[in-house]
Amino acid sequence: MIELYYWTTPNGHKVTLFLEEAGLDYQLRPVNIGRGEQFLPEFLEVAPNNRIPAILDRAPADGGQPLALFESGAILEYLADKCGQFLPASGRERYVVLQWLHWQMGGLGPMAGQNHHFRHYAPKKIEYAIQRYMNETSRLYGVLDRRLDDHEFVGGDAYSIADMAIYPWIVPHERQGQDLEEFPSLERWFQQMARRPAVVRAYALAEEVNPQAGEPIDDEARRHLFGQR
Ligand SMILES: N[C@@H](CCC(=O)N[C@@H](CS)C(=O)NCC(=O)O)C(=O)O
Repeated sequence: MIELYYWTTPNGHKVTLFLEEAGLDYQLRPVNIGRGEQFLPEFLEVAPNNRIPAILDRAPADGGQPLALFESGAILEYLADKCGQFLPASGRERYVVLQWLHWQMGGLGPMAGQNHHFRHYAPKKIEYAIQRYMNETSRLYGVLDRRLDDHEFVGGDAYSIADMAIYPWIVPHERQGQDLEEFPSLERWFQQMARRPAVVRAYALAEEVNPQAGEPIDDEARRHLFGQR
């Protein structure tokens, strides 16, 4: 049984997309990051970086002690290897999928995250920062669009953990100031992803866990999320 420490954010969705797609048995452990639950000692034992998602696998692949993991990219890679699905076991196809996974982890995620921050949460509107992260998000969308011109999925011909990592960051494209009509191949892939039954289930679950997702955050959440040093 896998315990998933989760909240209803893009990085959290990546792991429910995987678990739903693979049909693995798992238990959700909601961590309400707007209420400071990411600082609870029992969560920090699993995820010392005080960020979701994290997993605790009580029956790990190597048969050893329970395995705690944080960082969504590492979690996806571990789960894929454990199940033998959504990541080629070896060869250049594996590295291509990992390349796009790391592209999301090091590029799209952080840039779109700062884009959200300066457009929606910063107490002052700083035009330079808003433009900087919107432009960088547009550039990354363009890279993805060109990749999808001649590939069905981001990693190539098969659905992979690269698609699972990227999709939740494209869902809020309007909040990032992006128009998918400018990226036709990305839009084709996006619509195809949205119809996958596992994707529908993962987002329905998020709605159950946190019906307030998407609403403006309150002062308490602001303190927990943006008051850290
Ligand atoms: N690189 C990390 C980023 C995780 C991350 O930033 N998680 C956010 C939610 S999307 C979080 O837990 N924030 C809580 C906080 O800022 O204290 C990953 O991909 O797992």
